[in-house]
This record gives sequence, C-alpha cells and structure tokens, in this order.
Amino acid sequence: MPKLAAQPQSIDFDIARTALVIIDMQRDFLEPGGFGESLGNDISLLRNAVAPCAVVLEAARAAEMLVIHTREGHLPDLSDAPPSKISRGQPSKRIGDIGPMGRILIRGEPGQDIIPELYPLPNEVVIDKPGKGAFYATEFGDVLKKHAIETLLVCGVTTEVCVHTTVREGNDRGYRCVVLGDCCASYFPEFHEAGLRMVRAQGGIFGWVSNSRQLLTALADV
Ligand code: TIU
Repeated sequence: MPKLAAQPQSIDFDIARTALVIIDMQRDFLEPGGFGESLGNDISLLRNAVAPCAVVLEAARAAEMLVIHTREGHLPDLSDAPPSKISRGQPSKRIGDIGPMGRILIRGEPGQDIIPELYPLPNEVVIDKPGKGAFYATEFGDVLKKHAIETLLVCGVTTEVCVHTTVREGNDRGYRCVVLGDCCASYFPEFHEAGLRMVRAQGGIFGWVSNSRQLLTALADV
C-alpha cells in the first residue's frame, strides 16, 4: 500500500479506495470577469495551484484512481441560491448577472465550467454543488459510498472556503482527508497558509497536509 509523506504524520492509502477530489477549479474563480473577480479579488493568486493540480490529475489518471471534480454554481432560476448568498456584500456583479463568460456562477454557463487545463475526461465524476462544501445538497457522498472510498486527496480553490468546508464535512463523515497544499490556493495567501495549518494542527484535527511532489513519490513506489 503506498505511504504518503504528510503532516502531522505520513498516511498509507489504498489506491482503489482513494479519490482525487479537485474542488471548483472553475473559470468563475480563476479567469477575468467571473465570480471571484466580481467579489474584488486578485484572481492571479489562484494560478499557482493550476500546474500542481495538472500533475496530480495526470498521476491519478495513470494510477486509475477515482477522479472527482466539483463546480460551485446555481440553477438558472436561482431556486437553489439562498437570497442571503445572492445579496451578500457589494460585488460588481451578483450571482445570475451577465458577465463576459455568461451568467455569473450559473450551471451550464461557460464561466461555471472547469478551466481548460484541468478539464474532466468523460469518465470522470463532476459534482455540481450549490454550497461551499461538496457534500451539501449533492450526490457526492453517494458516489464515495458506491466506490467504497475511505481517503480523499483534496485539491482546488479556495483553501479556506470550499476546500476547508469540504474537508470539514468529509472529516465528520469519517473520510481521511489529505489536503495537497500546493494544489490549493486562496485570494488571501495568509488564509491559505493558516488554512493548511488548521487542518494539520492538534494531531491532524481535520486531516493531513501533503503536496504534489510527495504524492508522486508515493505513487512511483507502487
Ligand atoms: N470566495 C471564495 O474564496 N471562494 C468561493 O466563493 N468558493 C470557493 O471557494 N470555491
């Protein structure tokens, strides 16, 4: 069984019972004119995660690991978007408004889709989620149960928002969540760092933190 170097300690994982979960690597968060930029963020800060994600995605595909992509977004009629989410803050455009990549954070629009660099293959699972966590109001938990998954290798954006929420949800459901730190990013570098520290503190209170290089090393030993 591969052993992954991680903090606060290394972790063995069974490839057949492990999923690579790539959270919300969507044009809406990483490209100009999307939801992330509408909130006033510097979207360039998220680019650091793209190349490491591409590397682990390729390795997971080669290892025939289950690959799951998630996308945050809402139905065109906004029936799954809480008014409290739509009205929040002073964004330049709100959820559902028309931007250069179509309606902001709406399912089926170009901006809500995954960035081309990490585009899912037809056999990979894509979970559309209305919230920050991948478990809330989705089939994600059922997919994990169907494949008898016990370990999640988690990548994506943003570290302290959708990655953290998903890891917290997964940890409470008994999944061993390993965050691949260099495959995640935040609009706030200090939140990224603190978010990773929060996961691994207290003996791994929410899970483990590793990185793309250590995962490749673990998979090379198989
Ligand atoms: N704004 C922000 O940091 N994140 C989100 O709204 N969603 C995700 O993290 N995917």
